[in-house]
Amino acid sequence: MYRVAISGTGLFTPSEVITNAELVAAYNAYAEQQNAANFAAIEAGEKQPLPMSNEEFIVKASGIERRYVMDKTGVLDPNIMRPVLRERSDDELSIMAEISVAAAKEALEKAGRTAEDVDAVICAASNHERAYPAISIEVQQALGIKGFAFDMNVACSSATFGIQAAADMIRSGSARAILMVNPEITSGHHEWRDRDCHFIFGDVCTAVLLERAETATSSNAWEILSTRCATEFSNNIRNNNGFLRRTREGHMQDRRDMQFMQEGRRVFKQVVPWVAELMQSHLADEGVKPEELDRMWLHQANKSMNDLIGSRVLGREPSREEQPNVLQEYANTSSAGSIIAFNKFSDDLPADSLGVICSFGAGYSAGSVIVKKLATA
Ligand code: CO8
Repeated sequence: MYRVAISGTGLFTPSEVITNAELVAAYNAYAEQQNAANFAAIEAGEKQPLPMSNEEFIVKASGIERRYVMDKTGVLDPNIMRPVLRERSDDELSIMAEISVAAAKEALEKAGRTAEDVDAVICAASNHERAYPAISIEVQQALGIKGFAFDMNVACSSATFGIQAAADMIRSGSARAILMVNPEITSGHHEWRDRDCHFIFGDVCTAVLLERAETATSSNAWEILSTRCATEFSNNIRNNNGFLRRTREGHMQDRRDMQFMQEGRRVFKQVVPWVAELMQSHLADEGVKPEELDRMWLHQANKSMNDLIGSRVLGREPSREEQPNVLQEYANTSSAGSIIAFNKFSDDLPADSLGVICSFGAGYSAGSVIVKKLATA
């Protein structure tokens, strides 16, 4: 059995930013437009008017201040309210593969590795541009990696589940090094016309290079001490779109459930204790005391959720250094969130530092990865 390390991470950040002010202005213009169009039905009590959104609520309820997206023009146009992306020909690199390649190059460079060192690619994300051929195989070809590749989806926990899958393969010897990418174009399956959730998501892509700890030479390499994944069925976060859509009556209708839907408050209440318990039991089983942790890189969905989970695990409120948040800038980027935090806030820690990467989301699904910084210099 080999020991496994994360030896490099990469981050692709889209160039377009939507502030809360821009988002609220666009949504409110849309809501006013809809209310004017439905004036008679609203007056007759047959329809409810769409309520207005506001910036103060968004920051207070979530901690989110802005988000990056692949296209802001379509999202902010009250007549469109979704990103508008050019359709690519079958011979062009797909958009998910393109952003994956950008993030992957940074991860490889940081790890001091090239395509020849890598034996597999995993594309782990909460939605995929197409069913086949796999995005990961496209990335594999674009980077010139031999071996094999596959796509997987565990919603917001795709990255931590991907880390466990890759770590297990490296541990057993079926691959020397594995590149995992998390292209999250959440703007494509988000519902920008729903006041209750229109502020939640943003686009990004992260990449993680995993290899044998024995071969890791990067100055910011972290040994994976243990991984733990958990799932428990819940309908509270759901998207009913899928390949059987065209088999159903009225499949072309603009149905709300074809985009992201959630019972946000229930998710909050149920997921906080579940994830805190998962982290606590994982740490206890591995003989790691919470006070020994130097950092926790949590899923980035909601600041209060993270504060609560961190407080339960540590038994006190974690400082910003101990538990860095990136959601104020990136919003919820699904599976990429904890990896963005790790990418931005891990290289300052000294050798032997201990940390946990933890994700949680639809499914429900949650993943916990205990890591220790290697002394590679
Ligand atoms: N502006 C003003 N008021 C608002 C707004 C708004 N934008 N939205 C809601 N309100 C109002 C509500 O109507 C309600 O009013 P009232 O009290 O009069 O009924 C009041 O504000 C409070 O509303 P909520 O109860 O909904 O507000 P919360 O305090 O619960 O906050 C949150 C809402 C922020 C959504 C919170 O519940 C939350 O963060 N929950 C957890 C969400 C979460 O973590 N979800 C995980 C989803 S991510 C995932 O799993 C990945 C899925 C795959 C990716 C999908 C990509 C698209």
